[in-house]
Amino acid sequence: MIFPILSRRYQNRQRGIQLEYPFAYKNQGPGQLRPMTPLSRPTLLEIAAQPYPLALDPARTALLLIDMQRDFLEPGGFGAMLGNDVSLLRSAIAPCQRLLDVARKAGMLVIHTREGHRPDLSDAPPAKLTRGPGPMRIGDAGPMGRILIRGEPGHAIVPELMPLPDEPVLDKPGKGAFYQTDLSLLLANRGIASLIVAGVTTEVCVHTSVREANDRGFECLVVSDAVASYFPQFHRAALDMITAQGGIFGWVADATTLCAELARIDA
Ligand code: TIU
Repeated sequence: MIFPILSRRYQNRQRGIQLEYPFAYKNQGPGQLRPMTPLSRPTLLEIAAQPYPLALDPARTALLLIDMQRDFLEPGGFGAMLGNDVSLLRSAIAPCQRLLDVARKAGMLVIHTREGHRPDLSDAPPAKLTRGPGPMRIGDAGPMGRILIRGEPGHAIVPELMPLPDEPVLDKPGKGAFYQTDLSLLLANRGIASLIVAGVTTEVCVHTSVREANDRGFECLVVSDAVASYFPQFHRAALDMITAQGGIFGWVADATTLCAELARIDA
């Protein structure tokens, strides 16, 4: 039973107290607590973020990459079907690549999400299926296969950000990464308390996921140039909404600032 120890550690961190040796104790039976290997190096990173600096424990932080799929970033997919200029999202690819690189080198948990549906559309709400300005619908055949359908070429993560075999790829039917997925379980099993969030689009799937995560008690750091929107004004407003009111949903920092800190970690 390690949770009481972890939660005490978490409370201390909230109060700015840093433990020298954050051991987890394994319950070996009545009265027989035995220290295990340290859960992490006792290093807290201090990220220069808005609205104020954020202390991150890299051992308890995951990188969550939201929906960096061909369906949103390339012509002929779901984003284009909705009438958008998909080239506007491509600015997020290079910052996401830099984040992925430092997170992997630091040994952090990396989770990729994909929005999409079963081929028989049984997990797609009718209201979602009938919405949209054009003649094409979710499930219709496009140049990258059936639109927003799992297993089709358009559903794949863009090649620049290809997940490694040991990185969980989480399929979600909605905008939020927690809704009808096992994300909570994955994060709990790794003792994750903080999320670095990047991906698309800022005001839709990124925002929904950050709001869900915030309500579940996760500290969320959104990476301002590693998220993007089809609407620059929504992108800016969405970032402002996160940091307003003293960080009502979380924190915002740019990829250069964050990568410089994460690069200090030895895996
Ligand atoms: N339409 C739009 O801006 N976004 C989505 O539908 N999904 C995600 O944001 N991933």
